[in-house]
Amino acid sequence: MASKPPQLILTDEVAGALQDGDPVVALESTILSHGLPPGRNLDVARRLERLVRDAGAVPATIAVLDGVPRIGLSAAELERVCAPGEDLDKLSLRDLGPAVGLGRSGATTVASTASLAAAAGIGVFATGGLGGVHLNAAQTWDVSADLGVLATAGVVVVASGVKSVLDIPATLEVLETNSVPVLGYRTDHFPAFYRRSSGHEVPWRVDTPKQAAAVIAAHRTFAKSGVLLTNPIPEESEMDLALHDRLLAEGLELLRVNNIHGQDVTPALLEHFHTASDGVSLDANEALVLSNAQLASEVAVALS
Ligand code: PSU
Ligand code: MN
Repeated sequence: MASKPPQLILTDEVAGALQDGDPVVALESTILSHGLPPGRNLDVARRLERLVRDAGAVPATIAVLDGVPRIGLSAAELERVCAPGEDLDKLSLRDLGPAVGLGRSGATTVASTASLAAAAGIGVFATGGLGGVHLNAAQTWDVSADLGVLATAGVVVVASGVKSVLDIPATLEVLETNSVPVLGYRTDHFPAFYRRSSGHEVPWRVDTPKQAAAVIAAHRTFAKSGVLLTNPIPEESEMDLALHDRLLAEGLELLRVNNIHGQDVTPALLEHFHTASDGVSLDANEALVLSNAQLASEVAVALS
């Protein structure tokens, strides 16, 4: 049976920009609904969109509302995604069919945002951290769908690497297997979200948005896979190493004691970081997402 293309609703602004070949930057909604607390999330969501506009691109925050995948949100829709009472589902790519088929609402992860962005014709996407291979993946098989989507959706994902709770060498191996170029922006090291360096090297480094755009354009002539452009958290916002290591150890213990698995792992860990660090991790999270949106906008402008 022939399958119809997904019914995406684009805002007029996003549709117009794509039509004219103007730069568009996709933004994810799971970091808003499941990664940041209510109140703070809406503030960050609005600042992200403003920052992308100021940098000369059009923001397209992506979510599924009442069974409709939306590429770009109205002010009211953005509020809905950030509202505490809405209790949106966390939708990875496997969840898009069920959510659309059943008329549900949810926030999209890197995997589903990148897929929807690609389907809409958007080539650049900014987020906080990418999902990856979990430390005990050999037992749990917990490997984020984000990696599989980067393998197939030709989207540039700008992220501050992956969280240090993941198995970073294994994550880099999976990206290599899937022919996803990993670029360090003004760094030789793969970033670890709250920390500027994971201690592991990136295979390639770029120092300007123009260089990044040249690499991306060339990659697209060779492969259908995406590109991971890693951008370390701004120096002034990097989390103190001792604090980071303590929160991480506590968070992992919390997961074990409460028997938390699967898609609940990332939100539970982030929640622990936020409550136990007295807001330090929130400031860090916000700073890195804004910085990634800025870089993504500059790259989108350079590509257009
Ligand atoms: N990493 C973060 N913050 C986040 C996420 C990842 O530092 O909010 C979210 C993103 O939406 C990412 C998802 O796509 O978690 C990965 O979840 P999982 O590991 O269950 O695939
Ligand atoms: Mn997982």
